[in-house]
Amino acid sequence: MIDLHYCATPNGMKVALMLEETGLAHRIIPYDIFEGDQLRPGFGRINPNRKLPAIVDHDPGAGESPLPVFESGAILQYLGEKTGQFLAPAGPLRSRTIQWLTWQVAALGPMGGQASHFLRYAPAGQDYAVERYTREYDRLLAVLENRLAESPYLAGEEYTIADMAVWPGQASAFVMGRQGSERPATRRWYEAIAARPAVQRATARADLKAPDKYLGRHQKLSEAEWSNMFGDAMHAAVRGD
Ligand SMILES: N[C@@H](CCC(=O)N[C@@H](CS)C(=O)NCC(=O)O)C(=O)O
Repeated sequence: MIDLHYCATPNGMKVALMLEETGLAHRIIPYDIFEGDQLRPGFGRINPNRKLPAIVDHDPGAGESPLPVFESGAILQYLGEKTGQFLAPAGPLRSRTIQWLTWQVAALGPMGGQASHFLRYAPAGQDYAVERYTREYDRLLAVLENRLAESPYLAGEEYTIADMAVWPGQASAFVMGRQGSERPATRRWYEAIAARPAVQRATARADLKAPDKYLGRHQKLSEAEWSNMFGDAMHAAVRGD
């Protein structure tokens, strides 16, 4: 049994897709990050970085204690190795999978996250930051488009954990609206993955759906919500106060 500590954002959906594809037995443990569920006592032992997603594998191998795994890329790699699915055991396909997975978690994800932060959460007047992160994010979307124009999937002919890492973030109108119809290869890839039965099952699940408050174009957070995600409450939890 795997516990998926889950918040309904693209990072959470990456892991939900993998669990649905592989059929691994799991249960969802929901977190509302606006309410500060990630600051709960004990969660720091599952994810010392106090972000979602994280998993606990209760059957990591004979004689092993339950294994917590944090960071969405590391979780996908762990589940790929556990099941032997969507991650080749060695060789060029595995290397390309890890390259594109790392690109998502180190570049596309963080730059998209910062663009989203300055567009949606920051007070007005942050022109330099908005320009810096949205331009870099658009550049990365062009890298994605170039790759998908030459290859059906990110690592090559096969759907892998690299595609699972990138796909959920491409679903939002915010992202698809950027360079919109100028990204035909991304759209072709997006729709091919959306048609997979496991993806249809995951995106239809009520327990995985994002509440409206996570989807707004401009967010006005309360002081407590700000503190839980970006401010004193989060910093205090990491310091162990
Ligand atoms: N690099 C991390 C990013 C995780 C992350 O930032 N998660 C967000 C939700 S998508 C979160 O937990 N935010 C809560 C907070 O910032 O307090 C990963 O890929 O797992």
